[in-house]
Amino acid sequence: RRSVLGVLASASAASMIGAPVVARAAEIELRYGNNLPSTHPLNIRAQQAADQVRDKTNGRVEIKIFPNNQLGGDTDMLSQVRNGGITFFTPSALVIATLVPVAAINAVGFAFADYDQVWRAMDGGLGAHVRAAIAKVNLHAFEKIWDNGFRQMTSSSKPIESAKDMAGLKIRVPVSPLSLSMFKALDSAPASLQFSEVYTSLQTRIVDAQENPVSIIQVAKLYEVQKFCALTNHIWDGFWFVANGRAWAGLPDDVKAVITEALNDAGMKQRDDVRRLNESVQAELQAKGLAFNKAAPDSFRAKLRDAGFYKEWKERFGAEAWGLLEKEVGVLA
Ligand code: X2X
Repeated sequence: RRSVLGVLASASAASMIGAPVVARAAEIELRYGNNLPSTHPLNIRAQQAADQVRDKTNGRVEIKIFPNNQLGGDTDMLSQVRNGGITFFTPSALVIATLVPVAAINAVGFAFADYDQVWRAMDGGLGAHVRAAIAKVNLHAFEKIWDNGFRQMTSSSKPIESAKDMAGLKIRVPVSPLSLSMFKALDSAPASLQFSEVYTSLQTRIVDAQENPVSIIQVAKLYEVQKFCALTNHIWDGFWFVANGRAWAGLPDDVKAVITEALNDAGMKQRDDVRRLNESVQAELQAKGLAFNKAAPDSFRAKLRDAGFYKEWKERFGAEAWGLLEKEVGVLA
């Protein structure tokens, strides 16, 4: 019969000679899907947040990230986060607007002039208004919206210099009612496609143009299938970090507090990353052959106004939300 000490000695010996230590499966495993390449700051910072949650819960909680449309396109992931198939998703405000129409309000064409206006609105009354609307469809939106950036227009056959160049242009837009409305008002021929289909649709000339922040153009290698980039800043776009409402409510309060702190902190760092990237990446894209031109907003704004775009969306969003937007950006319509 081996003494107790003998058993302990052999156990410690086994651990010292590198016997495989089986990692204990986390007690709470949560899945997070998104539509961006793993190199985008959104995924870099989300992974850091997941690491922080694991460390602060001593391994109890693991957030597993599925980037780059691994779980399907935006439409698939939106239904998965609604039915609980995944716990977290980061839809663009444009995309979640298919479910929560008022969420598209930050994407009103040429509304924001700069980031000071954006964050005053999104971290203030307008953001709170949209988060309350998201809660009504049983999704929990974290307070700090993540940044996608100011969207620019790219094309393959000719540069976009002013609104007249939009006539008949076959341009891809995200699956979002406001995007379709805006680009129809500009007299172009918009096609709603999920982000997972953009590269091949440009490559096969199903569409000749698309619009995205330059950081997305970089990480998704859209410069390989586009020749021109008009710096229009026509929409500021953000990613709401949302959780399935039932799954979120079912988590222990201490776990919710750790996740909330980690995601909001990560979101603030991601905003800095995207802003720096959007300021620095143009030189890299030019070196890869993308030709840039500045496109003044005046002709585009006038076209939207004449087409009744601002009037229509003021009515669709309602006086309260529109007032919260105009409080930060001035009178739009
Ligand atoms: O689909 C897009 O264009 C993207 C990546 O910007 C969004 O998620 C809206």
